[in-house]
Amino acid sequence: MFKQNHFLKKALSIIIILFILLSLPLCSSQKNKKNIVTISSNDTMEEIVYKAANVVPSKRQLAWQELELTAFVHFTINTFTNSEWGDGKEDPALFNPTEFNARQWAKVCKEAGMKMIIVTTKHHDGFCLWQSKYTEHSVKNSPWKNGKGDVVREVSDACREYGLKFGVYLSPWDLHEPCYGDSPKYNEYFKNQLRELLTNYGKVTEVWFDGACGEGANGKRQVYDWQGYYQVIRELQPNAVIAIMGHDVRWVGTESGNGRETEWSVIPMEFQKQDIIAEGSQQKPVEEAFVPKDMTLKDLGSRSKIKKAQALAWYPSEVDVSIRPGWFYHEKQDDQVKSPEKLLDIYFSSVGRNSVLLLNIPPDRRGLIHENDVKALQDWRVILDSLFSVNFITDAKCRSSNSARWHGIENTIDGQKNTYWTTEEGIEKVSLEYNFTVRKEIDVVMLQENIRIGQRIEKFHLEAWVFNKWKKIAQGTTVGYKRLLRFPPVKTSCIRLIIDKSRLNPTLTNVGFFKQPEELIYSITNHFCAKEFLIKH
Ligand code: FUL
Repeated sequence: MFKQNHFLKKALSIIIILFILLSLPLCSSQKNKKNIVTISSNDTMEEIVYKAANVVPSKRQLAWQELELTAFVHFTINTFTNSEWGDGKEDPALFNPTEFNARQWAKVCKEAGMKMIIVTTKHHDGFCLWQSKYTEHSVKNSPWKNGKGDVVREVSDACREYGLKFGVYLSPWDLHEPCYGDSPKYNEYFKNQLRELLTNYGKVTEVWFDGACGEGANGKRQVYDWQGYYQVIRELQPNAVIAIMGHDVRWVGTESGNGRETEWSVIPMEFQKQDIIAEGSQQKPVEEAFVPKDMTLKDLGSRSKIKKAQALAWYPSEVDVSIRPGWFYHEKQDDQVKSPEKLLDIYFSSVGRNSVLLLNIPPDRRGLIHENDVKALQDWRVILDSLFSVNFITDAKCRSSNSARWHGIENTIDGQKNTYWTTEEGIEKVSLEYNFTVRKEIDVVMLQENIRIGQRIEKFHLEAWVFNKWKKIAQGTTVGYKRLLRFPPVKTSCIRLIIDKSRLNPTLTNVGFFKQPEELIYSITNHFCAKEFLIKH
């Protein structure tokens, strides 16, 4: 008995010591991590870079980033009036889908690999897709389901059934609501609607506030109570990210489907006006004291930008784009649905450029996703599956010019998101080598930083061992959560990744090498040549 107890105690102490030892590097790497940091005018460039390299996503931002693929669904009275923007005067009787089926939306999205559906609960025309207590301008007064229908209910239920997350788009600009422009009154109206959406439909993962407002010079002037809106969300759905007109998720800056080649998630913020007046009052939580700068610029987070910043925040990019030319369904666009190859291009320039893709799929007047859109999504999925099904790295032998203790290069090939490779402190330029037992043909690389530590890599390139010498095959700047690069196919027995520049020690959690399906290469290359980067300079 004594012997058994003694053995148990010994085993327990060994386990405790091992646990402490294993968590040490994690604890030390977590110190100094913040979601937003202020920069003082005395900070040296070195100090600013140190701060930038230690800005990390919040828990909700991290969970959102890992979704990668999300769906937008624009569906409302506009679907029936064949317009993109209504005027708020539409008769609710016009809303009458004949075969409405939110389960079909969820099924199509699920099969395409989407992880969430965000539905337009109220677009700029003010028509509400749910039974709001606060207005008559809603499905309540539509013939659909005898005025008893609730699109939000059906979509949220279908999302749950298909294991998808659910999000709501709610337009602050409202062309119908008479109190719009009477700021306090409308703010109360808007918050009441938010409360309905955030309490009656289960878990909400994203709240999407559109920044659009077309009131013009003589239009109504509404002062939005953003902080009040945010409070309602944080109170009712603390894990939901607030997108676009909010602090968690930023608009990439175009609606073209193109993210930036250099896409930093750590970007400068500036004081809000009232905070300047109050000389940086300490009353507000720090995240509310700062607002983002212009999100459409080509460069948001380079060293020259962070050098002049007042604060730096984790503010990741979302690429919203429609599968058709319009956001809403128009019959005349049935033959303009983006091809699977174009969707693949978009995948590479959104998910592959450190962004989450929010792909809009607008249902038609039946209340169904049109057959042409379904087909394009299915074919896109087939391509993605065949492209990413075999990662040539899994059986590679690897070595790196430097690794920190507990963080060897083998962590980049284990497919785990919680293990990662990094270097010892002070080592920022480094090479990682992957040797294959037999030569492989490769034309896609995937890199993922461990963003729990921060976003650090600033410049890298890739070389392949071809005809007894190293040949440069690709290069890039930022990596972030995920970076995908395509290049002409190369047959090689060894690839090395050289990190040329980093903010402190770089990290990588996963690396992958893939080969595109043969039949794709020609058209993809064509798209690549034709594509223009549309972000404003
Ligand atoms: C814009 C809106 O004006 C469009 O109608 C659409 O909803 C798009 C996603 O955002 O600002």
